[in-house]
Amino acid sequence: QKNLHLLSAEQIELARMLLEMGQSHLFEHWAEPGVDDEEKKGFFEQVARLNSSYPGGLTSYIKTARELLADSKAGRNPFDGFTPSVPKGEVLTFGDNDFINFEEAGVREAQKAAFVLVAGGLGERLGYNGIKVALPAETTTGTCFLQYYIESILALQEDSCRLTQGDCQAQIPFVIMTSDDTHARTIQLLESNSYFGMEPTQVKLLKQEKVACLSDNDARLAVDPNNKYRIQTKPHGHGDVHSLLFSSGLLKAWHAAGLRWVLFFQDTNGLLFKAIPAALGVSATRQYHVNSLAVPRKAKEAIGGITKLTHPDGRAMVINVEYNQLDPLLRATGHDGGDVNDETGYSPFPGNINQLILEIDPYIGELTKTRGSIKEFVNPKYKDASKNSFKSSTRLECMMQDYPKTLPASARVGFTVMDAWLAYAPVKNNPEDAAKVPKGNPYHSATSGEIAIYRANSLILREAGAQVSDPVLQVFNGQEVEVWPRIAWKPKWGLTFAEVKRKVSGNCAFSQRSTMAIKGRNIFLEDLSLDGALLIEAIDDAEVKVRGSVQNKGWILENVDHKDASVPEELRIRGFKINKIEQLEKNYSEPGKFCLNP
Ligand code: UGB
Repeated sequence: QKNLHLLSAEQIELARMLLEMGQSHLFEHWAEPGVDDEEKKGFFEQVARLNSSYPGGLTSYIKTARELLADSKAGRNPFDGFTPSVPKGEVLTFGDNDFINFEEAGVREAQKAAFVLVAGGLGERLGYNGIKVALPAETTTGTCFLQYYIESILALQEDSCRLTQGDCQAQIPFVIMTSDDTHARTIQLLESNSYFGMEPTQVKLLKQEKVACLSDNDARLAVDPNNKYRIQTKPHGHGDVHSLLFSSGLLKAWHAAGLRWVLFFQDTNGLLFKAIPAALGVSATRQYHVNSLAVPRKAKEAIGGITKLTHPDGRAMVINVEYNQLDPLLRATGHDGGDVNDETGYSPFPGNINQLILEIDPYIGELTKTRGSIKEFVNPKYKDASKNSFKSSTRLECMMQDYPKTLPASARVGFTVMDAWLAYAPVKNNPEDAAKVPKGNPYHSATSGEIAIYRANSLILREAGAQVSDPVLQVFNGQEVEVWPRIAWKPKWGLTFAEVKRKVSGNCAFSQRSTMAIKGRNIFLEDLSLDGALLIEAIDDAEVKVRGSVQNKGWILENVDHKDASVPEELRIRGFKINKIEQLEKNYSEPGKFCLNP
């Protein structure tokens, strides 16, 4: 009351709302008027921000929090009454005719797509000090994840326009969701690298705000321990991306511009774009409103399972069920063994890799109803079994893959399963945790993320008819991995299998100790035999044929210890560095036709 004269009419409204919502404790420790007045204004600025960035405002946040905290205290199961079953989806086999046809359909559709990268997370499990998109996906070329994503989108844009002979001025929109933890460093990475070749206007950053923390079961907002005039906040999760796309007006603009698809993806998957064209083709061909990319999943593996849930009252949905919930859900619904492998050796529930393709028309219709708010959850850590108090403050969270939870049963929700070697190799775990992963399960570390790129490229070249030597087993940072030849190429060289096949002919062979980096669109490998390191770069107007035998001492992987502080962190976390002993390096910077025949 005593501080009212400091406030604008709008701020008085916010104060009234807080009092009505049982938040008077936030003001209890406020100083007399005249003391800390600037801090008090700052408090209301923060409240206004928290209020406007949440669909339905703080009133809605507090009400939902009370309901979810009551459910959590009562131990209510979020899937109560639902029966799980295996949903219908598309299972693809890399390189067969269906795959090639889906890829072609996907490339055609790409010019009607927008891409959204969720990159607001700091990656606490990885323990890396920088932003994750700045990490090299592989160290042969040193391409970081953000560069790989941007170059892949640009390659898709160009391939799509060539295939359809369409409007080559059209740019595929690219949105990056950041947070206070990643925003400035993402801008800096883009600006210091000239946006990796993308027009700056093609990239839009949307920053997610944190949400208020809750200190008890009554959803009393937590006072920041470092400043008594602030509410403590924490990240709300990647589900924020839907409300941000809606409130920013981007979705409407895309819809008006005739776009048909939005593709969502995570920050560190160096294989993703090998799977995107075919998956987009599946969306278009099967007319899926929602298409989740998935990989075969071992029972009890630590990724969610895509599951159909049916309720006797008519509700039904195809949704990701997190791995810790799938086993109890199956047991509670008559599957005595719980989450177990079937005769294929895998769980019948495909593993969610959190790459989603949504059709814009039904998506915008749904968001107009929900304003992009996603079913949330709360995960309080209670002090004791009475569940009356928390060890530390909690908050509501939401996940982008929970979007289908509010859709009607008639919505066309499907999934596309691809081989994990082709589609999924995220960098999430630090070396110590990765070394503890049970043998046979994926490490999801910087080591395995890089090695997976070489393996995928080697397997793709094999499928295209090249001879690629078998890998050798090596141990880096306590993780045993298959080391294939270190083959890397720019997305514009071969984003689809058809494109790779077009560029590899005759008898090409790669020894295990080889390294090859292709940086150019029109480089054709014909009867190339490589035993060493070969680096070729060419402008788009240079057509280069590579023939004959290349042999040199090459590049070798040398172990480094993840605790060795003399080695840069981005190398240390993978457990190896490349010793570049000898290579053949060619750069074609003039237009024309060339033949490299050493
Ligand atoms: N992210 C944000 O942009 N904002 C946030 O507030 C939080 C994260 P994590 P997570 O692929 O194996 C997901 O931390 O959430 C971004 C799926 O939920 O890497 O533990 C962040 O920058 C899970 O079902 O993963 O698990 C990153 O790009 C499973 O599929 C992305 O969100 C799992 O990924 C994911 O954040 C998986």
